[in-house]
Amino acid sequence: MKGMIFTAFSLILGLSLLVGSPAHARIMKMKLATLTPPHHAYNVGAREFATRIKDATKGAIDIRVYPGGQLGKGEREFLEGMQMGTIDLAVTATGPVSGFSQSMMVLDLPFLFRDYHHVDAVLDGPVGRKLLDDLDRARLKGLSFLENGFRNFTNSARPLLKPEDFRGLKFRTMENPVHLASVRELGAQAVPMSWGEVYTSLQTKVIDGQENPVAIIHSYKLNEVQKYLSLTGHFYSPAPLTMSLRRFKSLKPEWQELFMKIAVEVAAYERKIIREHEQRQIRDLKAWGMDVRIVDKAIFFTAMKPVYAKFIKQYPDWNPIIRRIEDTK
Ligand code: EAX
Repeated sequence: MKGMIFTAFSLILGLSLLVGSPAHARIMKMKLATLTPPHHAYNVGAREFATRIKDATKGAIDIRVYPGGQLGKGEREFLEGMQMGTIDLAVTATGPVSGFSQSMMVLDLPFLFRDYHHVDAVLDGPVGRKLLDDLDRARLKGLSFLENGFRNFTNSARPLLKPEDFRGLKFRTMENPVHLASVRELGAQAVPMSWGEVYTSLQTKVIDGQENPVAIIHSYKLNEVQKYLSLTGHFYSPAPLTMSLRRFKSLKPEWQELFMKIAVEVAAYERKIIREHEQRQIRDLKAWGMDVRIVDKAIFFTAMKPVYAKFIKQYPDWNPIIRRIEDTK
């Protein structure tokens, strides 16, 4: 009799533990897409996000990170995938985002940010939040801004020390009207191209050059197809962590808050990592044979400045946003 009572009791206890545990509850699986190699900061940040979400939900939410373009050959495909519900989350540059929310393109104006402190103050402040919230209209949830970095020009023809050196050269830019117009202000030809096509286009000299942060140039070993690197820092490139709005809204309110909170924490974590590695990566690129030049940024800003008037005329509501960014200390 005692044995039967003990067996019944442990059976009930076992069942209640089983029913109560996340293992029994259906684990929510999510896909997070990036285009960059696994060791690139986007993925270091994305994996950290997945780990913290798993811990905070006691294993109820399992986010798998798919680096290197496994879920699509371009970042625009990731954004469309989140709208269709085939992808849940992604880390992308702002280039293709402009096609989904024009206000985000403000951040792509040349020499808009003074330094990293200014970047953090703007992106983590009300201006950054508003630009992320504008993505709702595109059925995307902007969670936070990870970092791609300040962009620099590379090319295979000659050192680029002043705008005149760009004459007659052809550069790839992201699919972004502000970037295209800015590079054309230098007197160069500019062609929009999805990142997946760039390495081969450089190798076969369809294009002479491109522009990206040091971390991307280093991760993709562009030294193999580009001889010259000019540290222009002409655009700051944020990397929004975005989510399918429908998937975000399917989360219970406390988990929505958790996603927002952890996304902001991981943004700071990823920015720190990408900034810490930059000087070492520049040394590597030099050691790998790249001719790296420091340039006078002011002459490049003067050359590119006309794009401000051009885009403010097209988007008058950018003016107050630009003022607020410039006034942010
Ligand atoms: O987001 O397309 C680009 O140049 C981006 O910097 C790259 O895809 C990383």
